[in-house]
Amino acid sequence: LIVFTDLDGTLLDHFDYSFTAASTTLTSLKTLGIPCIINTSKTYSELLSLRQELRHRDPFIIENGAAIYIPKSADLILSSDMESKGDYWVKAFGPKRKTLVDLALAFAERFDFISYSDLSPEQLAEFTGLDCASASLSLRREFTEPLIWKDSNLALETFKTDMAKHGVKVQKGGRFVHLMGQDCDKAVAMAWLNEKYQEKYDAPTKIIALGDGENDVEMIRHADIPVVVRSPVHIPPEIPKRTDVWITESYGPAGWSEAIDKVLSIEGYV
Ligand code: 2M8
Ligand code: MG
Ligand code: MG
Repeated sequence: LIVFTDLDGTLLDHFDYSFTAASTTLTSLKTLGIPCIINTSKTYSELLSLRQELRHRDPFIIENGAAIYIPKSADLILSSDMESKGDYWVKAFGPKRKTLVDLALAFAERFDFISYSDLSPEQLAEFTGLDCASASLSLRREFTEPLIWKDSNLALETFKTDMAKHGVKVQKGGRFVHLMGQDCDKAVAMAWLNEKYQEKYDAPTKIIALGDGENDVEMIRHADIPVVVRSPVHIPPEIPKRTDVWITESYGPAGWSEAIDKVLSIEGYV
């Protein structure tokens, strides 16, 4: 079993970003040696800090599938498309952020939005409920540019079409829409990393994927056990072509634990 999980609204509470309701289950996964891969919109800098709080040791995927960070200690089989960065091997899927910021700027007259690069840590903290230090870490982006969308939904569809012509995908998150390379997706990064685990174990793996938002749909759709974690602020996203999706009773981290505890019991781990 391998767990792939979103953070905001899934393992972390939508409003206060706490994971207390998931602590016991997180410890169970660690004790059982089941990898728990974080697959998030957040940045490498945010993850460095969060992983300390979570005591997280497994690989993680940042900025909506744009890159995978694998701790050198993880003992996965290496490939030539990975780059060394400090204690990690990194596999990147997307263009650098600068391209996206420039592109957003070129469309700023035609659509009503605020680009992340125009926000101060204070403004971002105010908008997201993050504390100022965390907001600064979130501003240190490598591969994606989040926007506060202030225009209509119809305008967003037009904007998506325009971006696609530039090889850029517009992905809806919990509070923002994210500009990113067309080939970046949480599902693509998940598949790549899963292969590494299959090589390591020399056996097929069983994936449980958990998320709450639009940006998690493909990841959830491609999992063996697809889990939508209920959100206190929006209806559960549709997972196309799947009739076996679990939707948790509880919200956020409590729902996360509810689903994983159930799987551990069904699979005979506890
Ligand atoms: C952003 O990500 C969430 C993910 O659902 C969103 O789109 O609302 C990211 O910019 C991330 O870096 C940040 O920590 C988060 C804070 O709410 O927002
Ligand atoms: Mg989320
Ligand atoms: Mg997310």
